Amino acid sequence: MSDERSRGSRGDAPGAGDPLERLGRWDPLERLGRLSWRRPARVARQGGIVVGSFAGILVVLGVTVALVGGIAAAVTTLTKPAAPPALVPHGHVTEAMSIVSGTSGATNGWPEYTHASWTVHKGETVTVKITSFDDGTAPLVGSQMMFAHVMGSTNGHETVDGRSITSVPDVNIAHTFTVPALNFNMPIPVAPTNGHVTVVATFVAAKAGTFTWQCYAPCGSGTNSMGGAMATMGWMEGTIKVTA
Ligand SMILES: [Cu+2]
Repeated sequence: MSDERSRGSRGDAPGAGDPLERLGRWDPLERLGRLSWRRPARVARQGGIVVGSFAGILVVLGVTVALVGGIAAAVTTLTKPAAPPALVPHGHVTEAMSIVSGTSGATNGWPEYTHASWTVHKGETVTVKITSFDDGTAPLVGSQMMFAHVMGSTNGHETVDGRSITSVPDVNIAHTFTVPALNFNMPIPVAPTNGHVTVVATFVAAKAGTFTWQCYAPCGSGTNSMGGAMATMGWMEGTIKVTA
């Protein structure tokens, strides 16, 4: 009877006192399973928080960049020059050339300007400095006589070894540096034997273009001494390019 009561009392709560059933209800594996189902939700929540935070940071960064960019643009607008200058405004450049002859190094025995071609900017004041080592003369004749005079320089003069002159006696002429399109002419007198002479003149490159210069003294070969170096680009003839 007591056994039945006792069994009956256990029967009122079947399994409540059964260690195995309790173990079964509190199965660690089941708990682990419940935990394992909960875990993704927790991870998802945590992930959502992370993603949300990251997006928030991006938004803040974006707003900051936009603000800074706007401020920079405003500053740039305030300090930006109205327009860049189209030309180099009246700079001053020096172009140094040399004249060598058959007795001082030029090939073929031809007189030669080195270097023959160069470039300047429109508007620049150009000082042409020519050092001649040619001790041979090429006296002007006929219509060439006009090239004994300095033409087109800023002050109407050139200097020869520092001495200011406006012309060279035609019999003392060795070469000329003449740019017809720019109305520019520098007479170059004969250099002392084994020496040199330095001639300097200045002009303004007033217009853009590519202009041919030439020596107008009869220093070449052939008929009228106007062949050979006189008729060959890079020797007694070259170009001046004036860029816009
Ligand atoms: Cu010449």
